Amino acid sequence: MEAIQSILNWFSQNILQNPAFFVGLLVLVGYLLLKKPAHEVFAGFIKATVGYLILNVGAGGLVTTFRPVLVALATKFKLEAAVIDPYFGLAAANEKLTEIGYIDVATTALIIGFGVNILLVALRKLTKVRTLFITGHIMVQQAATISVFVLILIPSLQGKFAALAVGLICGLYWAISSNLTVEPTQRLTGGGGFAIGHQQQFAIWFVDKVAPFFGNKEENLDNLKLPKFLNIFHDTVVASATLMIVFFGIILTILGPEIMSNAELIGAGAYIPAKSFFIYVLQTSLTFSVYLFILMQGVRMFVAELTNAFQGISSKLLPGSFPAVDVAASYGFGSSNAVLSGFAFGLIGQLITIALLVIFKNPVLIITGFVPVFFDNAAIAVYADKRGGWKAAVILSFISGILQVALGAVAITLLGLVGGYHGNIDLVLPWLPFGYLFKFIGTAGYVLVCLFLLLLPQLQYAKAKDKEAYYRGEAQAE
Ligand code: ASC
Repeated sequence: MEAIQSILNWFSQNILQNPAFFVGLLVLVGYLLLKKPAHEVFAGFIKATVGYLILNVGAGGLVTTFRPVLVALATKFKLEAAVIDPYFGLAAANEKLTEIGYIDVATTALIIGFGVNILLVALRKLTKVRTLFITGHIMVQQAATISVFVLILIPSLQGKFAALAVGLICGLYWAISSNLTVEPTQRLTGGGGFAIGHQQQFAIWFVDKVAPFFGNKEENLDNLKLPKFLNIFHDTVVASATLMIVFFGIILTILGPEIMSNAELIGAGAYIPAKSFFIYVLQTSLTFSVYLFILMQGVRMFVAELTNAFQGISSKLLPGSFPAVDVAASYGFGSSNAVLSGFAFGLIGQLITIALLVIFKNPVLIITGFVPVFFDNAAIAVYADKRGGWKAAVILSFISGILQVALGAVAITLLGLVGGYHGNIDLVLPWLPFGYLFKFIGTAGYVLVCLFLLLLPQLQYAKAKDKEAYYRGEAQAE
C-alpha cells in the first residue's frame, strides 16, 4: 500500500504538477495507442515537452516584464492593472492556485475532463454529445481558470475531491460548448466535418442564431472596403507589438522616469536615468511581444503533437465523432475581410469600454490582450458575416469587445486575481453567471450549472427535425 502511495506521490509531484511532462506523456501514450513507430513516439514526446517548456519561458518572461509595471501602478496610483488574455490569465490563475495550495488540481482536472468528454461522446445516444474537444493548450488554460472559479467561489469543494469537481465541470463545458458549434461550423464550412473547441463556442452559437436579424447575408464583408494599412495586423507580431506599444507606452509614460528608475521597487527591469526614457518605454513594450512570440512558438510545437495524438485516439475510440479544434481553422471559410474586421471593431469596442472604466475610476485598469481581441472577435465576425452580412459582423464583434472588457473587469474582482484574466468571451459569458451561482448558492450552483450544461444538447436534439442528420452533424432546414 505504501509503495503504491509513494508511486502516486512521485507521479503527482513530477508529472501531474509539471505540465510539460504531463503533456509529453499524453502525446506518448496517444502515439503508442495509435501504434506509431518508436522513433515517432519519441519525437512526439520531445516536441510536446520542449514546446511546453518554451511556453513556460514565454509566460515567465511576460510575468517578469509586467510585474514592475504593476508595482509602479500600485505605488503611484493605488491602481491594479490586468491584461485580459489567456496567457496572462493562466499566470494569474496559477498564482492564485499556488496561494491556496491547489496548483496540481488543474492538470489532474484536465485529464479527468478529457475522460468525461470521451464518456459523453461514447454515450451519445443518451447524451446527444457529438464532439470531442482536443485543443490541448486551451484545455490547459481553461482548466486553470475553471479551477479558480470552482475552488475560490465554492470553498467547500476544496479537499480530496477538488480535482474531480473541477474535471467534471471542465469536461461538461468542453463537450457541450463544442457540440453547440457543430451546425454553425458545418454551415460555414459546407460540411467541413469539424467543430470548434476553443474559447468562444457559446458566442458562435449565439451569433449564428441572431446574426440574420442584423442584416442580409448577401451583403457580406467582402463588399466592405477596409483601409489597406489594416493588413499589417495579419502578422501576429506586428499586431501584438502595436497593442503593447499603445498600452504600455501610455502607461509607462504616465508613470514617468522617476518611479521607473527606482531600482528598489522595480528591480532588474528598472530604467537607468543616463539613458533615453523613450527607448526604455519602447523596449519594455516590445519585450512583451518578444515573450508572446516565444510563447506562441512553444504552443505551436506542442499543440501540433497533442492534436494528432488526441485526434488519433478519438478516431479509433469514437468513430463518427467530431473533433473540436482551434477556432483559427474556421477563418479560411469566411469572407477574406472578416478576420481583420472582427479584430478592428472588437478593438474599438474594447478601447471605448476601457476609456469608460478609467473615467469612472474602476479600481482595476484593464489592458487589452492580443488573443481575445483578435481570435474571438475574428471568429464572431466570420460566423456573423456568413449569416447576417457585414452589419451583423460589425455590430456583434463590437458588442463582444465591450463585454470582454466590462465583464472581464467584473470577473477579476469576483475571483480576486492579480495581473490578468483569461479574457475570452466564453470565459465571461456564460462563465461569469456560472461564477455568481457558485458564489451565492455554493454546491447547489455547481449542480445547477452541470445540469444546465447536460440539458443543452438534449434541447438541440429535440429541436432537430431529422434525428439521423443531427448525428451526422448536418445543418437542419429552417
Ligand atoms: C487562444 C490561445 C492561443 C490562440 C490560438 C489561436 O485562445 O490561447 O494561443 O487562441 O489558439 O489559433
